[in-house]
Amino acid sequence: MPKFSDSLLLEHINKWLQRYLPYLLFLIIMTLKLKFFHHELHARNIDMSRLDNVIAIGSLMVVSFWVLWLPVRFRMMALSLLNLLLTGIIYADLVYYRYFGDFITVPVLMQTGQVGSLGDSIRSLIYIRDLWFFVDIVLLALIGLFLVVRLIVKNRKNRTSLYSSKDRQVQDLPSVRNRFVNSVLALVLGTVLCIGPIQYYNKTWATGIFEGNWWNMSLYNVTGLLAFHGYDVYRYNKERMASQAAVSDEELSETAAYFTAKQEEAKAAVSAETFGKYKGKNVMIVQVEAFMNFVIGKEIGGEEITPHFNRLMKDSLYFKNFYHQTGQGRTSDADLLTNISLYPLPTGSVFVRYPDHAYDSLPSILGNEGYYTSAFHAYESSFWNRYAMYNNMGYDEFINRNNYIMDEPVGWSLGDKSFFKQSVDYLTEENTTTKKSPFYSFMITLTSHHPYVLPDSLQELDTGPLTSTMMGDYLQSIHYADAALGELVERLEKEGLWEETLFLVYGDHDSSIKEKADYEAFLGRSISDLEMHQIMNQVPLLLHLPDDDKAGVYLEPAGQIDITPTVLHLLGISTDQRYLMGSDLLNTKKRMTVLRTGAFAKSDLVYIPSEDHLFENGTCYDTSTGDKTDINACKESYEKSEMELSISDKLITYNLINKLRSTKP
Ligand code: GP9
Ligand code: MN
Repeated sequence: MPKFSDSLLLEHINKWLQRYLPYLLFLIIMTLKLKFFHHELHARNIDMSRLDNVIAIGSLMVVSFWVLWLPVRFRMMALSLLNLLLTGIIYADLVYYRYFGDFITVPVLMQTGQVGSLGDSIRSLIYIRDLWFFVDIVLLALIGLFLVVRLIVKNRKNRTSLYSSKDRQVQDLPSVRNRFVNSVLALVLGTVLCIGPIQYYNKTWATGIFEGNWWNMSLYNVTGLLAFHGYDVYRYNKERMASQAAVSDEELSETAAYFTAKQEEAKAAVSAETFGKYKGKNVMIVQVEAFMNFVIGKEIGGEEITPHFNRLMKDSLYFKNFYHQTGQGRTSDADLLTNISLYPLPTGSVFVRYPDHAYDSLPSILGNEGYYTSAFHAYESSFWNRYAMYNNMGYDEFINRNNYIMDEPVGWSLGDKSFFKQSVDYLTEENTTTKKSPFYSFMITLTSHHPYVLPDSLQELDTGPLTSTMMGDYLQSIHYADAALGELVERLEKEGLWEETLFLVYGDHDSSIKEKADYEAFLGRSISDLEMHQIMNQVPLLLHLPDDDKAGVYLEPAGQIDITPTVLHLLGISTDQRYLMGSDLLNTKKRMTVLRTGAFAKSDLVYIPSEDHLFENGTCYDTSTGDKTDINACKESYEKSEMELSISDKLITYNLINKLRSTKP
């Protein structure tokens, strides 16, 4: 027989278990579900941190701490409901992920049609083994039923209420104050367990992940699912508050006046001989990863780095002083500039921050003109939030990693050669060519992505003394990308599409190789600060017209923002009702190309801002001599360039396009 003190101890344990066991079981079961969820994602390169269980338990405590404040008899019910709700969220995320490679975020819920587009596919996204997510709920329901029946029977026998006052005394023993203290402790402990490791990662291997915000999956890799959703709600509200801030009448009329002037320019351009010269032709734009201008026409050890691009230049327009204007949104910024003709924001990526705002985009404008529009990129569709943004931009479809056969695995994904081959196979598939004609195809390559290391079998360039340096690897991967480009053009010629298509190629941004010495080693001479600025900011732009017309080297500065207006001009689609900030490159002379950094380039002047961004501390160059000149020579253009950037920022952040359109006289 147990001694008196033993029985007291047992009673204590019994009481403690009665009060807290359901909560502990809840934490364990939900952590297991989150682990099962992660396993079911089969996400490439997302390994989760070693402290993922700690973060999971912490975030579960943060969402469930309040349960401990409830009287014991309500806890079971609250925990069951919370379990049901969280399981629903986890499972909805899993099904959504199986289709989109992303989680359900607030902007996705707000975007009409996004979740609904799962449509008929939903059945194929649900597997029998998913029942594991719900086993505990079924068991709980059975236990609950059993308990209720037992109580009813007992009640009938004893003719007492469901909870006798004695029962209640035992179950409700912790005072309101104790329960409150317990729940606060759970909240504090949960917060520490959740935020602590995340903060630590943010300071070590995951630095900048919340600022860069390039991919929900890489955030999830750090935060786990529940904290990711918490962050997503915070992020959404922050952006919404920013975008709902009042725009003054003055700002609005300044913006309206800017676009009225732009639209007047567009009206005048309609009479140019180039307007509509290629009406109805297909359009193909190729955005090449990290393709910089300094390699064009250059050799190493007597071998051309970009022989195919160099050959194409003979029949095409080559813009020698063409700038990437990207910011922190890198590839997605280049895409925005090219297809939406607005500047990227000073921080983050517009694709991630405002995928639901209104834009005049090249695919949507061409779609309205009867074009079949597709984006091609052999990587995860959710990277840079592309699938959500592309849906808003009006693409008919987005051919992404899931649509390609990985028959040439290189670096992050598929090699450019196979990427182009499979993309054109798709474009020219029988039975569908009529549906896809005329087409607009936007292709984003990936092989020449940092850190540029190619497998030996693809290294065809002898980089001599640069071998095994990052610069050598970079040249090697650009040489490969150029060869892929050559194959693409050859294939288009073979398919009879070359003469039917406006063809553009450009680089998205620099290579992130920032050391001046690396470029000096390659060029074999010392370079000035101005030259270095041009090397880091210039990417090549090549425009091939179907009849080889207007071939030549164009020196006037230009930028990615000018691509959409140029294409629309050549197709004869007026932009006089559109909100585009670029200029048609065939008719505008004396352009000013503004970079996101605040630098700008004109044919006679280049301005490079200082670190502190005070105008006077920047440098103004006279391009005819390459020397520094009086800062005041850049003053007027500087003010104009600042105004351009601020108008673009307002248009995007405050979602002004529809407002401006509706208030237009
Ligand atoms: C991935 C690719 C790379 O889809 O666009 O993006 P980046 O790192 O160059 O911005
Ligand atoms: Mn890129």
